Amino acid sequence: MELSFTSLINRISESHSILLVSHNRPDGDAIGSLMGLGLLLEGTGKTVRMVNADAVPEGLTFLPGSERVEQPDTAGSSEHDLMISLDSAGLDRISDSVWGLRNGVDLINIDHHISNSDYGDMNYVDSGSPATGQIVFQLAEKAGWSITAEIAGNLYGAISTDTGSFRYPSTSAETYRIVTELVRAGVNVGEINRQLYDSFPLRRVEVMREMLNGLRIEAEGRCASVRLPLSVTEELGLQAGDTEGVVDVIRGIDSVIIAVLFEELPDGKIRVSSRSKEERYGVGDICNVFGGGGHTLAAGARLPGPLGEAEDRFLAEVILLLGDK
Ligand SMILES: [Mn+2]
Repeated sequence: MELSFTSLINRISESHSILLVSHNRPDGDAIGSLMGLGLLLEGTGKTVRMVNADAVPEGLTFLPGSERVEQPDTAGSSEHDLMISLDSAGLDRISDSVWGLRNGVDLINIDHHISNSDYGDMNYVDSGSPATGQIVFQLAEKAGWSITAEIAGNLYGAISTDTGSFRYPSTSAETYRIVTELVRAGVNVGEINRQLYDSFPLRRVEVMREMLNGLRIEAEGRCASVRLPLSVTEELGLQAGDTEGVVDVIRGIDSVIIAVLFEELPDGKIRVSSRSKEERYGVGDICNVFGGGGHTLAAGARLPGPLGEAEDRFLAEVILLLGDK
């Protein structure tokens, strides 16, 4: 059932203690919307726990309240009477160890992925929204919850990262209106953008150097891809988020429409992250072919290894698409 904000607010107001979760390997939107909503609900007097299977990535620990995000093994037992998942398209985007905390309570699913499977008891999925953080802001505004500078910082981080710093086409007038409100609520734009974009570890440039050495150009320059073998991940001691940015660099090549990153994982599977510049060459459908999903212009999938075979299989679909239209 598609919910209105009003029914969502009514359901939340009936609960006292709320467990909030977001997807594994969290990005800025997963962390910012989790903490933004968590702090908002706390401000209304709810008892709140914020849980993610993985630790907050190093580059996002500056977000106010990030120390509040717990991992399920330390989360212990909860007395919550409601669970809310954020920015998570399907049940499989959240670890079983996190679902294990649910204890049979109702689940509200708040997300902006078009591939969302409506797995909650209540689902608020707005695939036109550029970030879950934007939906959280609209919810807070409708409910009249007060937005502190700390909350504003988290929501700004969520929206800024998922819109590529307000560059992707999903960035709307509503997005800029919301950001105006967030700045009014106390976000220091210079400071937060420096923390978000100009404070990364050297490893991120080292891995970029490695990956750009393996740059592969296909489809007459319209597809660019890079690969990350597990050996490089181990050698450089990479952490979550370190490879972010590489896809943006190759996506920025003038002739490129689709950019792809292939990452070999410890379990031998290959994680594929893909980006497109044009709606008619959407990567969401390609990722669906391989059991993944996401948005039209940004989507992901996991393929069986080895790395070279996964690259060939995925790129064959990309080349087919680019040749088609
Ligand atoms: Mn998101």
